[in-house]
Amino acid sequence: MDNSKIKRYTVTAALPYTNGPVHIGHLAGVYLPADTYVRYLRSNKRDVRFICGSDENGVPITLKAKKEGVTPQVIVDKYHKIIGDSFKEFGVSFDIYHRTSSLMHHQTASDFFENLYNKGVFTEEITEQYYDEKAQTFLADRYITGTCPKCGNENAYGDQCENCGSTLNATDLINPKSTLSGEPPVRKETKNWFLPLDKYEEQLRTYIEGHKEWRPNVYGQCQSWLNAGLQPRAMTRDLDWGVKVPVKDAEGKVLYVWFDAPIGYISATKELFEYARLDVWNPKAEEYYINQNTLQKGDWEDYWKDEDTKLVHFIGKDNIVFHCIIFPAMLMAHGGYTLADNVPANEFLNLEGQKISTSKNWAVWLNEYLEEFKDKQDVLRYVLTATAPETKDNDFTWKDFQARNNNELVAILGNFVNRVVVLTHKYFNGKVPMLMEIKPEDQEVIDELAAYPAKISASIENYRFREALSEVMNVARLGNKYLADTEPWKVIKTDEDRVRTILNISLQIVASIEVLIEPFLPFTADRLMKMLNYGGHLWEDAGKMHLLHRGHQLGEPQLLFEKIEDETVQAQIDKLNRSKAENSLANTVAAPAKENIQFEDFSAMDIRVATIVAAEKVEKTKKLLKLTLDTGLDQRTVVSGIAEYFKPEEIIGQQVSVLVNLAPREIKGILSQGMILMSENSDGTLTFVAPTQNHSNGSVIR
Ligand code: B3M
Ligand code: ZN
Repeated sequence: MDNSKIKRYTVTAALPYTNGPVHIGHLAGVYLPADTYVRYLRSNKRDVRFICGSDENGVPITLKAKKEGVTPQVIVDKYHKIIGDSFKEFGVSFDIYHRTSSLMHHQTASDFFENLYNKGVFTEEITEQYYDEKAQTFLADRYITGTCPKCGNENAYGDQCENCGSTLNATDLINPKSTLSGEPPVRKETKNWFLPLDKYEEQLRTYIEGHKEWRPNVYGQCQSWLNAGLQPRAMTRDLDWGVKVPVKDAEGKVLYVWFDAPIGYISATKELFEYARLDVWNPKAEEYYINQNTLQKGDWEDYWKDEDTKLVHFIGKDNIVFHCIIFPAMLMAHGGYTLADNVPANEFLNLEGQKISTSKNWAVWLNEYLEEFKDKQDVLRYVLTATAPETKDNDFTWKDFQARNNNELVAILGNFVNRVVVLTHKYFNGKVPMLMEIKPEDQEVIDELAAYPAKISASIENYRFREALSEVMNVARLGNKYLADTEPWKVIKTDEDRVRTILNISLQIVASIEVLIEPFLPFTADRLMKMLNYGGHLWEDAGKMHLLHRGHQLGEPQLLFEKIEDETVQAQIDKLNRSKAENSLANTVAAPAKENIQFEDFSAMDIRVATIVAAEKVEKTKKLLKLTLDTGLDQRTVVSGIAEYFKPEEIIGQQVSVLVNLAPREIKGILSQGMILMSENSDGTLTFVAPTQNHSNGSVIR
């Protein structure tokens, strides 16, 4: 979108499911980049609304309630508060953090559905859906798991496979199982309303192809969706929790959560302006975390229906199809709405080399971090932005957290600011000294400083937050280098005027840092403001030399960051390891024994020691390796499903046990002659079964 045309911004951050607290993966993927972007826009005096809220409908909520033996309402009340409080304390500056259980949302979503219904957009279809006879209920989305038809993941959900990211229909799953009873479900007829996505395919293609500037991961996913051909998708569910379907003959049915949730952005915006309009305090202010500092009157429609509004959705990569295909199709079907100008979706953040998992408690929870690291919001904000998974999955480790704090925040930023403020107090009673003669080496620094704001702006406006933050740190590096080159602590003995100039310039750099760092580290910016006794936060001032005037009295110096000790991070690593141990203990239910067999059945199996002599990945598969084995009898090929656990080059020379008289079988066009024995640990990891000492190939295992 042409920048000069933009009148206002609507920035949304994905509505978190209210079935647990938020963790660092959510922060790095969605909420920090969104908050940084919005703070930057505000400091540029742009008109922006920052919208979020709790996603309180859908199966993730009802499942959690079932598990805990309470009503869904209890779950959403509990987590709405935990999530809302921790966002606030972490400095995520939403204008509103709304709820999809609110009346405003139910009405807005219901009206939206009715509008489409009255236009005849939906097709009404009676289809067979899965039904759990024991629990006497239809099974939608996450109530059902099974094997993904696309990638073979055995724990795919009825709506989505988290392994390959495919969006699924429950009936696509192989070996479906009810998550309520564990039983295979039966099929039963039911009526639902479908959005014919196929009819919007051309319009969607035009929309998406008009946005080649989107991140390659987002653009690419959209393209592959469109190329695969869109199918009608049910927008209603047989469920008793959510927004009731507002038409006749729809008892016991609610809107599909991915129909109502994005409308949640719209209802939150309406609620915000409704609150602003009334101009009197009411309890909604607290329940919806309405930001009193940014509150302004206005018309919600301007933020959703005007072409000059730039709409940006911040989401994680598993939400791309819903924001780039389904929601735009809904908006097209409705008419009158503007579509997103960008959808900067991030990849995933891993933790200590493993996928973050709520159910396995492999996560760093924001609410716990805030309790354990008081006043250290910005350390986490810094680390998560500096390692943000913008173009590929990335890893968070506690060691890296410590190193970045100690070597970057303390040693570069904190150190520079501290030296400048302390020296000014020492030599000039904390009053900004006058700029005297400017030497060429000073001018160089002044010019370099002046170039930074535009560079950082360009990175932020192109959603490259990592790069932007590292440029802000370069400003502090510039300051450190300037001090090291000019050595005011030495020069003071001979030339006080020279020190006046050096410290004046250094203080202007500190003031610029205050402005430039605010979108990323707002708590640090506030501390800097106090230390400099400076009003700050306007982007247009950054990089200039007049931010602090001669004679201006600074506040007291204080340390911006403190060193983080080994014990502190070790305690966090121990905590993770404990939760891993507890989790694997909880999961160590050995599989039940199989039925007895006869000795003859066993001795019919010819199992031999063999050595892997060659290994390569089978093309176009994720799981398969093609192995060449020396069995002592011959050299043969075995195809084995272990590619996710072992790299081909690592297993060459490994001894294994192989069933050599298994009838040969063709797998992906390769003749596999035998099967390698593996031991599968309770956590799903695999290891080879082999003699504990090297035996010659062909040795018999019995
Ligand atoms: N609650 C999914 C998620 O947390 C979902 C986002 C809704 S955004 C409209 O992954
Ligand atoms: Zn899959």
